[in-house]
Amino acid sequence: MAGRPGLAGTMMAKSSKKHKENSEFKLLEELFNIADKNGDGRVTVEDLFEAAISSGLEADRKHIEGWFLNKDRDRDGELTWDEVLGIKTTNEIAFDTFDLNKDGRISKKEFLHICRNMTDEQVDAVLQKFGKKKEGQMNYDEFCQMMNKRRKSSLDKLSSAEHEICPAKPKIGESSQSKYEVP
Ligand SMILES: [Ca+2]
Ligand SMILES: [Ca+2]
Ligand SMILES: [Ca+2]
Repeated sequence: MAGRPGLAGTMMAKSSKKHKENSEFKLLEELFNIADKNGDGRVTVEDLFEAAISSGLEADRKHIEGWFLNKDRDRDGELTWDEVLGIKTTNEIAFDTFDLNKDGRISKKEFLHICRNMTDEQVDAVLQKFGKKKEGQMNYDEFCQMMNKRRKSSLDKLSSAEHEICPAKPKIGESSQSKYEVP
């Protein structure tokens, strides 16, 4: 097969050869920059797909979507270059800080422990609103929904309970000192 490799192959490939990895990585970086038309450092799955097509790559939509979902770790429907690199997102770092017993869910107790300025009732309201899967708890996806909603809406629009949530700047834990952690 001559010419440039297929996009899906490029993205999914686990080549053992370093130079091949490098060239695939460069191609991915190039593609990301093309996809980021408005230059805000974020691309949607649609941006990526269009960029692949316009670059003449074999673009398998399903593969791109699968790869995208896997990489979109903060679940906001957009990919940053940091996410492509696998650098922990703010949501992941915040979730780790909340999830004290590391069971993959945030309980009311854990919520209250981190957000000491919130009342019992406020935490209940937040858990009820976002934690639908398991009553009184919040899983990672639900936590992301809450965080992403906070980020998107203006503070004025938020209910008083949400307004009080303090996840982006946790008070405890060494890991919260640095914004990014390379795994
Ligand atoms: Ca963009
Ligand atoms: Ca994202
Ligand atoms: Ca937990």
